[in-house]
Amino acid sequence: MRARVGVVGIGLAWAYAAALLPGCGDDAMEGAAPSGVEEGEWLPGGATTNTFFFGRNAFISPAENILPEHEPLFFSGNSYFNQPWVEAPASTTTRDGLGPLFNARSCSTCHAHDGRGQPPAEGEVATALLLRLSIPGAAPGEAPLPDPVYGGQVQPFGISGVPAEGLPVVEHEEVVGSYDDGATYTLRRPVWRVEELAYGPMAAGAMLSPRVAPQMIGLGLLEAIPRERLEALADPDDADGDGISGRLASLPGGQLGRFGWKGEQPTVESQSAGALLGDLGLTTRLHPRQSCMPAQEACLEALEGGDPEVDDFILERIVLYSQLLAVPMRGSWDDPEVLLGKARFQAAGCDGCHVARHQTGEHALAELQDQTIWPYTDLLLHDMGEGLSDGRPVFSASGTEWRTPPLWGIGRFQAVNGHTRLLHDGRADGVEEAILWHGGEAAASVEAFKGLPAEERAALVRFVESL
Ligand code: HEC
Ligand code: HEC
Ligand SMILES: [Ca+2]
Ligand SMILES: [Ca+2]
Ligand SMILES: [Ca+2]
Repeated sequence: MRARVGVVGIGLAWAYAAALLPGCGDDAMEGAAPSGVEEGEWLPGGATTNTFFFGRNAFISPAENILPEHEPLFFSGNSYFNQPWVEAPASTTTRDGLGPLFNARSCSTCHAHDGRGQPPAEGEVATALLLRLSIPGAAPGEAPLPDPVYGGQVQPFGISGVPAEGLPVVEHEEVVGSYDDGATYTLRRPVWRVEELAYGPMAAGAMLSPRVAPQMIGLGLLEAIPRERLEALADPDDADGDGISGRLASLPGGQLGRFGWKGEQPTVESQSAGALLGDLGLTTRLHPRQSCMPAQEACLEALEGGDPEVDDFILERIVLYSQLLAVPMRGSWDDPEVLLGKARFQAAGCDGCHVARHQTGEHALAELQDQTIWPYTDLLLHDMGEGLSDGRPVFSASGTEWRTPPLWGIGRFQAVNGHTRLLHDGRADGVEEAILWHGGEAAASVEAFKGLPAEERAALVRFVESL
């Protein structure tokens, strides 16, 4: 990848893009853009948009406007993101310190090809899905209370001599429903539990929240959406009476949550340092202590791989990499069926939460500033109803509340990751099932969708897949 970007260069990539833009193709010869196309919407990440890598590599590209001085940091970050970490002590001190308890050996185990994780089938071991854990009540700042024995996350692996915490197991229940035209559908609701608990039972009332790894694209741009914009979109008491009451994901210290399925993390750095500790067992300046709980003696006694194990040099590169992964250009935006789907998406009120366009503001990385972006999210928390609830509150989010996920790149998971599983726990297979799981504040939207004729439902789905 390094060689390819270096050789081809950014100028060529842009020339390639320009050849595809409306205005340069056949439509332009006729002199009119198809109705419903908005200026620039084919470049969802503005000037950062990846117009060059598609198929399986659709998510691996750096921002196309990456500054030359950031390129080496990006590629170095890429290697730390992909490299497997090993137990300490090891001959190589820059990649030891894995565990003692962990979920995976590398970031890319879960975020494969920088894409979307897949939940396990019944009887399979979860690799790209993790279970967050807490007990009833809340610590100061509404922080979740960890289980006294297993902490805030179930780690199904341990280094040698350290027992893994347990084995997440899933079963499914069928949920049936029908469209207004009489066609029926069947959805599958996953029910999670943990078996082979190595340190005794969990506390009474322990709550599990299954989460799959989201795609890594466009995260720096989401960080660069001005706070005031999100405050303006929030409507906690539904003052405008549209049934949608997005709330800011408030965190202790007045920070705003933007990342994670419930908006638990304010920045790419905080999320990445959290993943280093919770998922890989690696300490950083932000989390200098291993995640062992008091009863986990072998964990507490295990050797460490440095103090901290991941220094600021490495952390900075992992964070810059995660901030600059580009959103790919849309494949079709002026197709008549896609445009019909876009109109139905708007009419159904999907954009009440999946807000199409934002303008980025300040960011430490100049590439990410002042871009018009099309992520299709408001980054706010919404009550999505009992059907999607995990029953586990965290900070200001209740069990039924989830952060609106961005929809950009969503049609490319099949090519990138070989599956089409969606939603926080991957329960939906494809966009249509994801819509059918919506409830709560999105109930009217789902009803509007169910009321559409089959070909218009298909057009709406195709539009979402074109993002
Ligand atoms: C065990 C699987 C797993 C591993 C390993 C993992 N992640 Fe994640 N990642 C997730 C899950 C699950 C989420 C969603 C978290 C949540 O909802 O709380 C996530 C979310 C993120 C996000 C926020 C994305 C968004 O749209 O909100 C970033 C950034 C991220 N991970 C970076 C990393 C980095 C960097 C590493 C390696 C240090 C890493 N992850 C390792 C599973 C993983
Ligand atoms: C009230 C806000 C709201 C409305 C209205 C809404 N959504 Fe969503 N949408 C969400 C939230 C929140 C999630 C995440 C839910 C979860 O993972 O459990 C989501 C998830 C999705 C997903 C899966 C995304 C992913 O990355 O896995 C798709 C696709 C989607 N919505 C499409 C639509 C469409 C199409 C409509 C209109 C018919 C719509 N949504 C209406 C809030 C909304
Ligand atoms: Ca460690
Ligand atoms: Ca744990
Ligand atoms: Ca409202």
